Amino acid sequence: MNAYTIAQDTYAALGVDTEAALQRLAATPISLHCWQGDDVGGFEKVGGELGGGLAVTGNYPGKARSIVELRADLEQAYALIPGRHRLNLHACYADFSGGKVDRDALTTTQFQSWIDWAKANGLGLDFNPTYFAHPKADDGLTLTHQDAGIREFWIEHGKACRRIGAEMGRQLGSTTVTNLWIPDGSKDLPADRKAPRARLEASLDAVFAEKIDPKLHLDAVESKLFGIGSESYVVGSHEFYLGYAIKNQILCCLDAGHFHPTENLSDKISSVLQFVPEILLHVSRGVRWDSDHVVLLDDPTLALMQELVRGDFLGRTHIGLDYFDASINRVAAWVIGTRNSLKGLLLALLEPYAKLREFETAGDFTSRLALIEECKSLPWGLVWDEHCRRQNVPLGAAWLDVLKTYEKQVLSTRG
Ligand code: RNT
Ligand code: ZN
Repeated sequence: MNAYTIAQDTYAALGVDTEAALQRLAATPISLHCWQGDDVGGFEKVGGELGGGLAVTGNYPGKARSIVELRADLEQAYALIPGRHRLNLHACYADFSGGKVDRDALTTTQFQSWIDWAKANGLGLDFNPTYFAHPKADDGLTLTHQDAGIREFWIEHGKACRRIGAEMGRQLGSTTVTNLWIPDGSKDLPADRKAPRARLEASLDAVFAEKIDPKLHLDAVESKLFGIGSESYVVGSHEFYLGYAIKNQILCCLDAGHFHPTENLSDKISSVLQFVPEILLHVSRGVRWDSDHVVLLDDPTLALMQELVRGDFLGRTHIGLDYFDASINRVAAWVIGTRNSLKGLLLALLEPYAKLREFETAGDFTSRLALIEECKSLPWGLVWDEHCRRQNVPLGAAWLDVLKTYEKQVLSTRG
């Protein structure tokens, strides 16, 4: 008997079909965030600060300096992650080899090389307008700016990105989720909390006015509790976007770092999905605050994945990652965070949920707790290894050797 068969039998005794779990795991894509590869820099070269309250710390050598390098790094990462996944692009990663345009004038032209690359690599694409790192976002206000001209510029950017997203979805035959996040807020106590929110709703209505086939493209809006420079007030709060998404039946994007540290995304899913059609996740790890650390196989990540499986929400959830760590090998950061997300999902898929629910319905909370804890020492690692074997990626920590070689041969040659 091989190791996987032993695990299969162990789980079968609990009523869990490991083959079904592996199938579901293989069919669930994770959208890797392009911005882990170059510290949210992008290749526009508009100069100046990252801004928007985003902060990437660390100076590990080997950061991607061009689209070509970023794609090479991504290809290396995907080769070490089991399954078929997606790429989540930001508008500031536009390809300007055919000429530069400002953000309000972006079209598919600047993203065609990404689409071609995605097609060649069997990846779906997701997209984000970039409302930071731009002279017109220098005072930290975009869609809520008092100046109608600045609002108009950013509305045009949002519209342009939705069209590009739809074209990505069409060319790749895979729905693109375009997620809108803005940094707008205020460092100190605002006198007027109302007017910026009214402006935000009006701006969003303008951005989303054009109807787009949901098979090609879906819209998501991402809330935040606070940011650096918006400690006292964030216009796009959770209540704001939850209301907006429900009213307009678009997607809520839930970022694991965007709530009070004692709150967990896992408890939000079943409430939000009661009222919006689908959600987008930014799987992340906040350490004391929205610090965007690399995702671990920790309790919050596991609880999040369990919730998706227990509630049968996977079909209505788009899983993306959002963190940026420049203090370790950036390609490894992708691999570690994605593999951990997938491990969490596998653990959730292997849970004897029917049994847990039975205990719960019968009021036997003792057995419920006992079984939840016993599951932690079941041989799920053998099932994970089987997944890696079937998906042709290195087993265990062997991926690290491949990455060390890549670091030596490629990353270390970058100045
Ligand atoms: C910022 C949001 C947002 C960004 C990316 C780069 O707090 O989490 O998702 O991280 O758009
Ligand atoms: Zn996010």
